[in-house]
Amino acid sequence: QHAPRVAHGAPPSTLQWRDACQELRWGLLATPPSIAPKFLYDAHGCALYEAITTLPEYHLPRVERAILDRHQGAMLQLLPRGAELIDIGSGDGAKARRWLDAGIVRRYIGLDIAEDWLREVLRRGRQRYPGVQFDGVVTDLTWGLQLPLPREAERPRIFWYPGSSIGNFEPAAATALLAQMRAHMRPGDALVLAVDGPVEHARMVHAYDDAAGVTAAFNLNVLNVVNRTLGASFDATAFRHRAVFNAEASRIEMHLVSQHAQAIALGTGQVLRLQASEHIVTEHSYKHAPARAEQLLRGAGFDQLQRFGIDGEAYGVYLARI
Ligand code: AVI
Repeated sequence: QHAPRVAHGAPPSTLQWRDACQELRWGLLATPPSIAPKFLYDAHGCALYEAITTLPEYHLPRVERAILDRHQGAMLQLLPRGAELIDIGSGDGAKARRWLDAGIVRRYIGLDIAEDWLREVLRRGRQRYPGVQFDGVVTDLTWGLQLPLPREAERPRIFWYPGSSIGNFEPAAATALLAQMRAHMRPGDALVLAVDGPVEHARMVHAYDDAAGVTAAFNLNVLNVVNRTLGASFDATAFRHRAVFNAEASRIEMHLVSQHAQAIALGTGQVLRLQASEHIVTEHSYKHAPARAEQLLRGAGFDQLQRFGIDGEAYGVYLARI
C-alpha cells in the first residue's frame, strides 16, 4: 500500500463567509446570537467531548455500541466486501475499527476537520491493518461533502456516519448532506448512519447537562475559541451553560446564558450587547424519531432502508442503499 494521501476540501465559492472570523461575526450579530457548533472542537473541546462520551448521563455512545454489537452480523450480510470505507468525522478512528476488524475494508478514507488527528489515525491504521490503503480528507462538513480523492473504479463504497452527528445539522442541511453521499454512491454501495431519537425528557436534558459539569465546560470553552479567533473579549464566568429540549423542533439546544447585562467587544470594532438572561445558541442536537430519520433518508433519495435498534431505545442505526 502506498503512503496515506491527505487531500484538503475547500469552501464552496457560493458561501457567504470564506473564513472563521466572518462566520463567527455573522452568527454573533444575528438574532438570537449563535456560534456554529463546529467551533466547540478546538483541542481542549475535543478532549472534553471525548470525556462526555464516557459520562454515565450521555447514553448515545453506549446505546450505539449495544445496537452495533447486537446487529453487526446481520449488517455484515448486507454490506459489500473489499470496500472503500468513508469514515465521516473520523475523530480518533475508533468507531471504524469494527468494520476494519471484520475484514470487509480494502481502502479507508477518513474525513475530518482536524488534520493532526486525521494524520495520526491514518498512521496508526496503516500499522495495524497492513492490507488496507489509508487516505484522508481534511474538510469541514458544513461546506458539504467533499471527496477530492479518485474512486477506485471497481471498489464498492460504504459511507460510515456514526455518533448521531447528523443531528447537529438543521434538517434541510442534513438531507442535503445525505443527498451528497447518495450522489457518490452506486448500486451495491451502502450508507450506515446513526441517528439519536427522542427519549424521556429528563434523560435527554441530563445527557446535555451532566452532574460533573463536563458538558458545561465543553460549552463554555467555545468562548475561548471565539476570543482566540476574533480577538474578542468574552468572559466565560459571565455565562452559564443551559440545555433545553425544544419539543416542537425535537431538538436539544445548548445555550450560553448571560448572567448580567454586558457589552462584548468582538475584536473588529463591533460590539455584542446582551441583557441578563439573554443567550447565545451554540448547538442544536436533533432527536429524530424513526419515522423522521427515514423521512430524511428518503428525502435524500435512499429507497432501501433498514433500521437496527434495541428495545426501549429510540436510537437507530440505519443501513441505506439505493
Ligand atoms: C457530536 N454530537 C453528536 C454531540 C451531540 O450529542 O449532539 C455533541 C454534544 N454536545 C453536547 N454533548 C455532546
